[in-house]
Amino acid sequence: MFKKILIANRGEIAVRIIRTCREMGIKTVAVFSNVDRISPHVLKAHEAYCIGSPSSARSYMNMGKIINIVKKTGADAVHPGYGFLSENAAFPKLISKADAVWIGPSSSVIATMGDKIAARQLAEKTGVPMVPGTAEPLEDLQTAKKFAEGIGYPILIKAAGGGGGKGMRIVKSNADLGNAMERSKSESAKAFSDDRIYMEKYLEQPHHIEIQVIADNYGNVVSLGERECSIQRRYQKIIEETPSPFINTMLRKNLSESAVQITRACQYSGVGTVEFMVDKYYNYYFLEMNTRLQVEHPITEMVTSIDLVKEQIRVAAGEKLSFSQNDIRPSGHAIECRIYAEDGLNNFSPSTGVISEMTMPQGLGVRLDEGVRIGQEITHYYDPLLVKLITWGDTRQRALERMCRALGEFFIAGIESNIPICHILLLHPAFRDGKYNTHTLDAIKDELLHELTTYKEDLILAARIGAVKLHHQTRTKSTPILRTISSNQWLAAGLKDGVE
Ligand code: MV4
Repeated sequence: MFKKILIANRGEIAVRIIRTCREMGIKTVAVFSNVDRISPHVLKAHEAYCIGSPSSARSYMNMGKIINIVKKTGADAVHPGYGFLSENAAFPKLISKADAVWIGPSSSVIATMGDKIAARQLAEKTGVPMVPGTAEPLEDLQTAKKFAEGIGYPILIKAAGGGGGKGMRIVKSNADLGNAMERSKSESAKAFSDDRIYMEKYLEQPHHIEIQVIADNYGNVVSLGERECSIQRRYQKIIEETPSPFINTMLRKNLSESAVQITRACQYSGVGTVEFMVDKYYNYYFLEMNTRLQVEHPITEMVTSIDLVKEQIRVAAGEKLSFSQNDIRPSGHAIECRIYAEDGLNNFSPSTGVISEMTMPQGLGVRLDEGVRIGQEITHYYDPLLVKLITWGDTRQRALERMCRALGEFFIAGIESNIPICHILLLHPAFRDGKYNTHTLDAIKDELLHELTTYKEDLILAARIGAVKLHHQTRTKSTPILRTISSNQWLAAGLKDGVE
């Protein structure tokens, strides 16, 4: 087993990885940029090294600097987390040159699955259901028109180098095709240095459901079940849950089997995620495969009791999976809320500032994967994800009640967060009843924002039911800006009510 792992990441995922390393008796090396000196991942690791300026390109994305720290510390493995270098096919090669092990799938698997056209070709061979579309990059307008007419409008133009919605264009008729292709091509060239585009039938209001898989280097592949990820805004997921309230046992089995087929077909190693779209008729289609540990992996851990980071490390060290498909018996229900530093009342723009106060929820069934601490400055340099709040319950209802309770306990001062929005969203009938798809959040956005403007610190109610900081933010008629109040003010108000 490895003796020392370098974590090429920051924030909550670096902390998450360090925690498992501690449990496995593996030493950890953190790297950090100038603005992350007092970040939790720096404080929790055995060793930590500054790798430069705040911008990602100069720090967490700088392969040369990270490799230097690998050599200097003698780390025998590197965990990339998600984002940054986690899906860069060049990085694993540099790591093995430095005599260390990459904790993830091979460079060639990363390259194949990162190329969405190549991934489509690979998936097609396995016979897994695919959205009707083109198998080759689109070249001229004439051929593209023929394809589009064959598939039937509306169609979607996508970037081969893409994922995450960049370079995507919905096209409703022949008249708009040329323009859409040109714009998608130039956007893709800029974003991915790859101007190849392809075409798919556009599915209306799909569900986004993904399957967590894990594979070792001995041909063992196991599905750990699905995650429903349809609550998202601008391709940014906000709430995920497992099991999906939408699918049935039959579809679940089919999705899992398809995911395992794709995982086998590319000779995958480690943890990965196969994404599908599911339409309202329960038809499902392969979308893409993510070759990394995902943000939302904890909900799978909560229902399977499997530590995905531990298994990832074991597989990278050449060990066999310690379980087979028949051992997987998911239990209960888990929900994750991604707590972002963003201001719902200001078009969800990132909120920056110093975290002056923070009380994090705990208690039965609550898990908190945190990446920030009191006194830390939240800057615009990185992803605004602060913390992941995960709750488990024996039923969906119980997990949901716990999430509302936990969000009510959660208090952050100094920056705005989406805690109130998450709370309002969970109580909306669409979420409460499990009747939502990828378009639902956009559809109910104005309703939620209206609720947010009237979402008052219900101090009286909070004091009466004995809850601590039930709601923490207030908006009054005279101050149109969401005002964060300190816990002392809250306490004073609560006590006053108590003696009335
Ligand atoms: C689609 C689609 C409908 N039809 N492809 C968005 C991100 C990218 N990875 C794929 N995406 C989509 N591809 C076809 N043929 C709708 C989406 C989509 C979506 C997918 C997953 C999660 C959320 C989404 C939100 C809007 C659109």
